[in-house]
Formats: sequence, C-alpha cells, structure tokens
Amino acid sequence: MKDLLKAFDLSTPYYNISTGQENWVGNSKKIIDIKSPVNNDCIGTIQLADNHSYKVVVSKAKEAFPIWKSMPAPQRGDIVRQFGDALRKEKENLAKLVSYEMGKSLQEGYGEVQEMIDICDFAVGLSRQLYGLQMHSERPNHRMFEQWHPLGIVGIISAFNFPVAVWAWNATLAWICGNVCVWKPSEKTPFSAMACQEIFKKILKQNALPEGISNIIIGDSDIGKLMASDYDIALISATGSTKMGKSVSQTVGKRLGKSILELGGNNAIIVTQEADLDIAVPAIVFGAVGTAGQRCTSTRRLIVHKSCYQNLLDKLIHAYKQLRIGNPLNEKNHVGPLIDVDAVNDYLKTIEEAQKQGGNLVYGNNVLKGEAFKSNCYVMPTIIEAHSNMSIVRHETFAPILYVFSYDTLDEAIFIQNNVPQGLSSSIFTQNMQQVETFLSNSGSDCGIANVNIGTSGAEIGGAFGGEKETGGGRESGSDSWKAYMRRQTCTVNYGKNAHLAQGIVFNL
Ligand code: UN1
Repeated sequence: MKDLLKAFDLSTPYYNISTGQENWVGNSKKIIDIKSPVNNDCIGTIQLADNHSYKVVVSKAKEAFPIWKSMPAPQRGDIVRQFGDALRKEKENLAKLVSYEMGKSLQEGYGEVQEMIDICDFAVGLSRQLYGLQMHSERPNHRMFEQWHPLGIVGIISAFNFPVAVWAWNATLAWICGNVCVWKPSEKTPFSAMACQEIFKKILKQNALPEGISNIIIGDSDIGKLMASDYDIALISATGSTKMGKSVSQTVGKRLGKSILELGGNNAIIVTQEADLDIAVPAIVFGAVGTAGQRCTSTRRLIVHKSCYQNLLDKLIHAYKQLRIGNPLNEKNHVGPLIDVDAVNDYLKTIEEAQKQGGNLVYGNNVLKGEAFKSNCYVMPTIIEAHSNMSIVRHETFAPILYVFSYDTLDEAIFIQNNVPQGLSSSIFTQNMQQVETFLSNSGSDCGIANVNIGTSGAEIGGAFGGEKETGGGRESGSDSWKAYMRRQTCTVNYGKNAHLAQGIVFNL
C-alpha cells in the first residue's frame, strides 16, 4: 500500500495543507494516525491544520481567484477535461487507495472514480452552456437579460464515505463557473483526498496556473467552523450528518452566506404486490449492504405489501447468506468493513435499541472475529422486522441495517415512507402504472430522488442530487445545479434616446 502513496507523491511523513506552489505545510499540535479499516495498518500520519494554516490556504485561494475567473469558461473547462483524462489514467491506483482507506469494495472504488470522470465530462460540456435568459423589456429600446458570474471561494466539506467523488461533483462545477475551491475532506480519509489534489496540482502546474485554484486543508470540525464563519467563503457545500449540517447552516446563515447541504438520508424502497421480485431483490441487497450501508443513499427501510412480505423476506435472507464479507480489495467480496470501531458500536447499539423497541431480528447482528477481520470493523448485514411506531427507524445509522415493514394500501406505504425527518432517496418496485404515477405524484414520495424499479443508491451524475427536509435541500452534480455556484445578475440596457421608468411611472422634471 505504501506504493500507492508513492504513486501520488505522498511519501513524506507529515501532511497537512497544500498551498500555492509551496507544497504541504503543517503546524497544528494535533497529529493523527490514519488507520485502514481493512486491516488496521497505519497508512500515514497527518498533522492537522490550525487557524494559521487555514488563513494561509484562504490567502492562496484569494490570490488565485482573479487569475482563474478571467479565463474564458470553455478554457476553464479544458483544464477540467485534462483532470478527467488524468483520472482515467490514475483510475486503478485511486480506486485502490479509496478502497483501502475507506473500506468500500474495489468495484465501488472504481465506481467512485468513474463518477469523478463522469462529472468532469459533464462540467466540460457545461463550461460552454452557462446560459442566462433574455427577457423582453416592457420599455421601448431596452434590452433585459441575465448573466451568471462566479462567486469567489467555494468551501467544500466532504464526508468519509465518498472521499473523492462528492468533492469532484462540487469542485468541477465550481471551477468551470470561475470559482476557486478550499476543500476540507473528512479527516478519516485524507490520503484519497490528497491524491486528488496532487493529480490536479500537476495539471495546474502544466498549464502555468496557480495551485490556489484548488486548495485542501486537513482538519477537524474546528476548521469546518472557521470555514462556515468566514466571510471570504462565498459558498459552503457541506456533505455529512444532519447535526453537522445544522451547525454549518446556522453559522453560514448568521452572515447571510450561501450553502448547499447534502445531509442524512433514511431511504426506503416500497415493494408492491405487482413488483417483479427478480429485479427487486438485487436492488434491495445492493442498496442495503453496498458500501457496508454507509452511503447517504443506502436503503434503510423496506416497505413490502403483505401479500408478498414473507416471500420477499425469505428471498432476502437467502441472498444475505450468499454475501461474502471481507477484505474489500479482494474482488470476490461483496461487503467490506465499517469505517472504524465507533461505527461498529453504533451498529451494535442500534440493533439492541431496535430490539428493545419491539423489532424482530431475523438476520445478522454480529461483529466478525479472526485474523481476516483484525480491524474489528467487519459486521454482518442485518435485517430487522419493524413497525412504524419504533422511534429508532426515524434515525439514520451509517451501517448495513435494514428495517422491514409490512403494509396493506399504497397510501399507507407512502405514509410510512415519508414519515421520517429525512428526504433524500426513495424507490418503488411495481409493474403497475397507476402505482408508479401515484408514487411520483405530488402526493407520493417527498424525497429529492424518486426511482421506479431501481434501488435508492447509485444515482447517476446527470441528475441533480440532494433531498428535502433534514437532508438539507441542496442540489449538487447534474441538471442545473451549477446555478448555485454562481451569482445571477439581471441587466437592463437602455439603447434608446429617451428615459423610461418601469411600470409606466411619469416623473417629469
Ligand atoms: C453519498 O453517499 O454521499 O447515489 C453520495 C449514490 C452515489 C452518491 C452517494 N452516486 O449512491
């Protein structure tokens, strides 16, 4: 694994922040070992940033902004194209590093890097399509239109579960829009983040551009708080827990700054009596156990029509028995470890609490022991039969725990689905068009993502990604999410010889 770090020039003992052309600077007293959840080996040691390092980073970003924003957007797009090309070349190494540092299966590591490549392609095209509307003015010889300008510094706070892709969704769009970025990755997965910075840094250098266009700062929540309160950060895009999002939003709100929040999910799949179970079962299993249940889109609740309830439950238990849990870098394994022992404790506590509240454990509830599992982070995916008045089902636990509910009418199923504080992703499995359209109607799913006959996780980058209620309301990635990274300006030009006031107001002097 040391070779992987070398592949990204990450081979000296301490890392902290990357600034300008000066490379890594560290100065806080907090030094942490980054241990792989795969085998508990120390990947490297990180010196966390403090206030001073933060200020240095922001000053580098500030210096770079005028240079970057003055480049035409399609030229900025070309820099992002080069980044996408470099990611294609580095795909294998980066996927392995992500898998080793975060614990997701290598297949999913490749998927995550592919998601980065896809968003680069999307951003390149978009760099020629930052369209503003033109409106007809009510006044003669006047032209009215809107245009979009960059914001300045975009702060990106990302989580451990997608240590590189979520940053790329934000950074690539922010860049083509003319912004510079300051990225605070999760301090649980800093090496994957720094590898990305190294890749992009080389491209900036090759193009004689300042590294301050992309900055990285490895710190704990204190750095997140500095970013949120900093008037120099025009937009904060934060991905993580609802608790973190509320704190960021309140701090940013105090200064009337802008934020994009992508917070917790509590995603459900409804399986109706007219579902094709052959396509439902793999989607449910991948949604619930993929990334060891640590996606914000992971399937946490399954709402099944009573007529097929037992049949589906039996099929799921059968499928769960086939799952291979183990080293995620071994492509034969389906499920890797949780991120750390704290996450394992949350898993155990949640299962215990669910049982106390009347849940019926039908599969799982086990931490695997032995040489192959020596990090103590490998858990068995778990299935619990639940009912709606269990309060625990309203909480997001980042672990492979699936609650299963039985329902009678579709209205009841939709009610159960929506009756949680979060609103990210949702799915229905059915071949019945009325059921599909009811689920998609304004009386149906209240989530930002509503799928039919596919699971809750694994969204493509082309759509806007995000959700409602405590998920935070932000939208990232595709569609017109780019607009959040720019400021809109409405312009009206009088090219005539007379002064006209709007609304026909007469003001004769
Ligand atoms: C996340 O878990 O924060 O839709 C992002 C998905 C992925 C992204 C998840 N494309 O599951």
